[in-house]
Amino acid sequence: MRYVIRVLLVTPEVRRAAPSAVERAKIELDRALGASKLLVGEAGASYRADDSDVLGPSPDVVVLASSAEDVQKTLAIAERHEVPVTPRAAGTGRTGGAVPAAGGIVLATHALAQVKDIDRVDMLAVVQPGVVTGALHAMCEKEGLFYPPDPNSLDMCMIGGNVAENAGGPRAFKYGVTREYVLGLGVCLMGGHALHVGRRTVKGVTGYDMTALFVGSEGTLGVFTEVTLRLVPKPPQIATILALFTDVHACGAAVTRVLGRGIRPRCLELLDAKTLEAIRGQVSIDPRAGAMLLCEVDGEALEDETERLGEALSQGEGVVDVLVAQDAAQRARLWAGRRALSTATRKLARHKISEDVVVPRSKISELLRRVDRIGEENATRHLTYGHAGDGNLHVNFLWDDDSERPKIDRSLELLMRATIELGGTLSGEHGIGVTKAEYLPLEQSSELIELQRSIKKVFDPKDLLNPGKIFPAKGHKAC
Ligand code: LAC
Ligand code: ZN
Repeated sequence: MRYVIRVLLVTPEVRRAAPSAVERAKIELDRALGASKLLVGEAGASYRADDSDVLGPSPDVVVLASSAEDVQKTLAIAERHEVPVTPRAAGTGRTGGAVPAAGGIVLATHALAQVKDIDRVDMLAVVQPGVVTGALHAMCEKEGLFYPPDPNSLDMCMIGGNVAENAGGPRAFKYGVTREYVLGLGVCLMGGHALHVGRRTVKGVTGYDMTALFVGSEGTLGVFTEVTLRLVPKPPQIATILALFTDVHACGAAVTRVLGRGIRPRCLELLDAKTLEAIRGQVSIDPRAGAMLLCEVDGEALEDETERLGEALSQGEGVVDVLVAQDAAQRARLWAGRRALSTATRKLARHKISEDVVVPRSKISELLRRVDRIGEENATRHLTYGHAGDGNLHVNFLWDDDSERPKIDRSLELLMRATIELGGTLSGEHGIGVTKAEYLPLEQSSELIELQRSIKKVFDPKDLLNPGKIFPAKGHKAC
């Protein structure tokens, strides 16, 4: 059983729909889609949450869309009656993006789950938003093709959500995040206007790059009904290397050595001592190890690259061991351990907040030092793991007693400030959502935030589509 304690979301700025408007919208939805596609009351209660620690109000109605037309009709009815809509695919997001901050309608797209085309010549896939990412991986790989983005929740998460959040994952180090693979989108705007943006070709510079604007827009600009994804050839071979260090600082120095020598593995995942403790039962790890790097290399010159990587990892202070996985079963065990981290570390305390900061790669060691200092000065507990190759670290704060929350908030803010000071950014892959909206002004100027709010108004003048996300409440302390 997962052990998650959620905080009730309070966003005074987010306007709820008038009860009479909700009732009228429900009657129209029932008429347009049929009662079998609607959930009301308790039946829709699980749609209050995603995989963050926030809980929204109960949605007034959940629409289980199964076609682009259902999406279109829902957005038309919602705008007519001014009822807010929160789009949702699998609901595995980490920042409250799929949490219905304003109640209203949750528009669930998980049943739009067709893979319409996998084209070996054009090297692309055309899919609906409810296709599970891991299932798409398997289908592409059967055809000798490869869809690189691999968010940790790949067995559950869906392409629609991955595009909305611009999801990453371990392989982003070599291959880039979801944005690099989205060629085109079928999008439905608030009010029910259907659009196609982008193209099926790899090259193309016609007009503004609207596709890029929709990717990572966190469900605030439109609802995806179709996604055209670029694919690459499936790498012929893979090697997995495990490097153990005495502590996280020796591990950080090894990352710098690898990058400094121009070696680009496809994954370079860091786990600190406390994270290792959480998975020791699952993966056998040398007791001397206080940090670990899980690295993966693919491509043609595999042996040569593996050797160079092994050398770079070993030739430094604090190296305990460098091992190469001997077979597919060993590889699978290591990755199962890595993928279980979020759940395993959740068991270490009653509460956990997982952050997603990114710093320039050259600043990883400095960030790790600063995080330790923040923990010492505020007497807060943390652990760190993540995509070290990208400088994208999941700093997790842990606490048991509710009275510790103010201290945790202070540490969180200091982490955000340190990240920005080091030239970094607040989110590498989870988005801003509701959980990080209050920190946005630390990174972006008020002019830039206002410009983005104006763009949002062009798409959704009444602020009905996923309200309360990304942008901080006016008058917030950081504004
Ligand atoms: C991971 C998620 C938290 O990398 O992004 O495990
Ligand atoms: Zn991650």
